[in-house]
Amino acid sequence: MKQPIHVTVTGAAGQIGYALLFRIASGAVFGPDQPVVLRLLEIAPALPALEGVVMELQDCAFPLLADVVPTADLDEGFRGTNWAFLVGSVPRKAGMERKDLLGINGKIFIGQGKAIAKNAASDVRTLVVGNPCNTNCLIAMNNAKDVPADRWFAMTRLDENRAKTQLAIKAGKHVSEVSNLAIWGNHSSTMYPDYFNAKIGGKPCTEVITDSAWYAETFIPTVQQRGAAIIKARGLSSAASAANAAIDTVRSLINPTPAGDCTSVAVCSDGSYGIEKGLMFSYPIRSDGKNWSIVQDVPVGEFSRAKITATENELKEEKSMVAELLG
Ligand code: NAX
Repeated sequence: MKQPIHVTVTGAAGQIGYALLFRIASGAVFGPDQPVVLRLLEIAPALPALEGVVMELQDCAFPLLADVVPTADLDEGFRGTNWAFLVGSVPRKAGMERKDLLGINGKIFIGQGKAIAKNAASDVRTLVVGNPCNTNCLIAMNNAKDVPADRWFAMTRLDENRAKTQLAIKAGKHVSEVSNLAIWGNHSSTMYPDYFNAKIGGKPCTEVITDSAWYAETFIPTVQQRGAAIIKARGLSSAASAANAAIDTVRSLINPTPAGDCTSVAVCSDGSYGIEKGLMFSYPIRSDGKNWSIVQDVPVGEFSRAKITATENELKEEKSMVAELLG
């Protein structure tokens, strides 16, 4: 049996946590022969609820679950961790400005970034899910300067999965036939699902779905507003699909990307496609199972460029709002 890896999940008593932990413990992320120690970080008031989640994890009798460490202590939460899922954050409340939310959550990610740098394993990788995830990730990364920039990720995979599903429904195909769907930019309503470069059954998407008005009038708004539609229908924000996307993201980073395909995740921009260096920007990426790289030479036409610039501008604005939190 392999040595266990340590996996931290923050906000572990929340809804995404509840949908995520059991799948990590079952082996769905790191594989059927990889034991895991779950380090569950919560705020102190949520520890009693977290205790209930721990009891349920125990009651699953997972063969791969080596240990569970529930805690409200940052050092303990990140001690020796190999993978950190930063899910916990404060939700936006009525009357709260975007800047207020960025400020409140920003402070959480300063502390977590510092605690990762101080306590985590030397190979630590971090996926930020808690919103606004790109900028929260930027803050954590900038407060953990000893951890290389290529180890930080913010989640846009839910947007990718949502976009693929909409294309599949419109084309009357199974979602598994949709590939090369890149999400560019911010995980927000400005993110751009790049249908021009997507493929359905190996053919260019625009040759399969020829209704060009549908893309701008229906597809993009549906993907951008999907989160709001789920809140309206369920009374709660997406949780199982968000947890599933977090699992997909990590699996896509630690396994080779299928030939000719790509996946979407926000990474620290190296200036590719003219995006400001250092922003956490969602790109089409590929992995060889160990290292990832941004796919270069994806055609970007005039329409796509305008959308990419709009989402980049939003991220620049978010960055300027949290400038004093960047260490
Ligand atoms: P919940 O409110 O159910 O859970 C959040 C949990 O985080 C709570 O248990 C809370 O006690 C905990 N928490 C708050 N501050 C913390 C801190 N400083 N340290 C540790 N834990 C802390 O929210 P949930 O539905 O689970 O969503 C979590 C986050 O994911 C939200 O920010 C949400 O906006 C974001 N999402 C991101 C998505 C993405 O695609 N990137 C999609 C789904 C989701 O909207």
